[in-house]
Amino acid sequence: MDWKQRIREAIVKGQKKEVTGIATEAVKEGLSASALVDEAVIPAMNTVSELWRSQEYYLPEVMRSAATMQAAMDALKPYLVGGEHGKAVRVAIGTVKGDIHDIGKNLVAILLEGAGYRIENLGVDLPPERFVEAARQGAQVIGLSSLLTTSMEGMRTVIDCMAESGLRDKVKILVGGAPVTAEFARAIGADHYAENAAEAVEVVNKLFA
Ligand code: B1M
Repeated sequence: MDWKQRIREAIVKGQKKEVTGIATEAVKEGLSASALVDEAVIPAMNTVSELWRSQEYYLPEVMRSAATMQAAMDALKPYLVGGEHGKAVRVAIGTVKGDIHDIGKNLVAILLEGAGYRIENLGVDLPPERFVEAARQGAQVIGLSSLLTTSMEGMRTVIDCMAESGLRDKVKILVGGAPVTAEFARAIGADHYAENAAEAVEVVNKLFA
């Protein structure tokens, strides 16, 4: 079994203890850490989402896989950090009010950090004011995540609050999350939409190329 397959399998099965060693060994064998993220870690989490959807996985399995994904990312992070982009660019990212989903948002944060951005991971269930505060403190990109159809409208509220605070022109707003679409992003006045973590990095890279 190749390294990517071993990492995918460890994440899907939630083998947290094993995944650190496998990921580290893979990098030492010469595989690129970013390729391991793109071709093993992210596909593994997509598989986990599918297993949830088909009701083969329940919450404990999903959470175990998420913890394993985090361990894999912790092992790969030293080899990712120091990308050529945006060393001084500050990105604040969080999940909007009413929503505590953070697995995908954390993946976006880790990949952006790996690409060289200064990340402030604000957390979950955040009031709009928290994003405004981050912009006031100098974040140039504000990342909003939502996984619920009931919370995604909260993204519009953040953007409106940003405008009311006079900070809208000072930041780029990137939105994402399973129910969010490019059309919705346009409708609420966001600057950018990314379907997944890899695309989020591409979007921010283009902004600061
Ligand atoms: Co919740 N949940 N959940 N859940 N949960 C979903 C989202 C759901 C689709 C499951 C379902 O019913 N089929 C459903 C939403 C339905 C809807 O609104 N349409 C749902 C529901 C209903 C709920 C509750 C309401 C359940 C309840 O209590 N009755 C409740 C809400 C709590 C709340 O937030 N207030 C709830 C709770 C939870 C848990 C706490 C148990 C747990 C979250 C744990 C955690 O995050 N720490 C949980 C989980 C794990 C899920 C599923 C199973 C998995 C989500 C996930 O982590 N996916 C999910 C079902 C599913 O998605 N199949 C589900 C893996 C992750 C890597 O993908 O988050 O999509 P994702 O992130 C992707 C992209 O979306 C994108 O990039 C990421 C990586 O590629 N992306 C961005 C995300 N943010 C981005 C930001 C960007 C750019 C891209 O720029 C800034």
